[in-house]
Amino acid sequence: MKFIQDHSLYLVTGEEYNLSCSTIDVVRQAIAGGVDIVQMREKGKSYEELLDLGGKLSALCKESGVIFIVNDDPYLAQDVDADGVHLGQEDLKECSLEEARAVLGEEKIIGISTHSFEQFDEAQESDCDYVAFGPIFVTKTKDYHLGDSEVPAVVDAAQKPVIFIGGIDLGNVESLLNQGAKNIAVIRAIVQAEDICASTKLLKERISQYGE
Ligand code: TZP
Ligand code: MG
Repeated sequence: MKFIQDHSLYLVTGEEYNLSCSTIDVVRQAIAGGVDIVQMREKGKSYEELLDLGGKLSALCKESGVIFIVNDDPYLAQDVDADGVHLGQEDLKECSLEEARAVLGEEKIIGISTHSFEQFDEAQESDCDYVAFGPIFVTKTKDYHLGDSEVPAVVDAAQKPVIFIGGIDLGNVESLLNQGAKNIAVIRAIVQAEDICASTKLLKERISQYGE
């Protein structure tokens, strides 16, 4: 079983945000830069396309010792032999945590998205392995953001790894780390970086500095 360790950098993929290269190329460069966790979040693709891309990303992450998570669907996660699944609040209405756990078993990782302190608290009392909290700053996938005022309270209450997400980049990551955030997830700060490997490395270095 793989565990999410604190001081992790978590890349969420999204081909629609890529500037010039494919998701496979983005992930390859992010791995070279030291990313710890990769989530395949590809909204426009068919199940067959997701199986194909997911199989490739799963193999790539495995050979590099990087944790590979599939968004939305525990059955797809199982089919591509991912390390786990990430479920949003809407996904949980279609597939309960109990069902996801039954599909994946105790050895796999289940993460849950939360968008308020109440949801965060409920999620961390559940059988999930990590909790994502956000969007903290302005982002493209949601039409609202929470701001960072609850970050210290979330950090204080955390009993499981918490991943902060939403509009985080090299310019604002330290403001979150200074408030106790340990794990950071990004899409654009990596996939739209001029030099994906170098930006991943810089983000990872900032996060790691707070773990020393
Ligand atoms: N969930 C909350 S914010 C977000 C997701 C999937 C997107 C984060 O993307 P970016 O580009 O890092 O703001
Ligand atoms: Mg989802």
